[in-house]
Amino acid sequence: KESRAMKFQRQHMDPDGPSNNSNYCNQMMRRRNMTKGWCKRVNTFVHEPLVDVQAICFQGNITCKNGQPNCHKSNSSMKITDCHETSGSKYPNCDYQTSHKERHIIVACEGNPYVPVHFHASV
Ligand code: T3P
Repeated sequence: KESRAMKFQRQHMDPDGPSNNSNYCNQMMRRRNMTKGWCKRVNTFVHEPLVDVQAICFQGNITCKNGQPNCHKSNSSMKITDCHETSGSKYPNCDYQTSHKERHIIVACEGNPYVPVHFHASV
């Protein structure tokens, strides 16, 4: 079974990206299995080395929106791409708007080793 840490990597890690085209999200959301059964509404890909994203678990500790204590905000801004489902998107033809940004990101971490398991927000 896929661990929560592996699921985070599948859904949110693309260190070598982004290929600079407006179809990025349409291709990647499908390739990473987020358009099976339903279209995931919002998803962010991070274009930084995995070790740099894992290191966020030992950076600024903050409370998550749900009250859990295990959220962490990156010290540096990171290259990310936000994928937002468009209003015209209809499963199984999931359609996304692609927005490349540089933001600090907030992830939730769990386990031993203590690693990212959930993408919380970008700020
Ligand atoms: P996951 O917990 O699998 O990482 O909040 C619901 C999902 O939306 C959550 O999935 C993370 C994702 N999300 C992003 O990927 N980027 C965002 O900026 C926000 C707000 C949510």
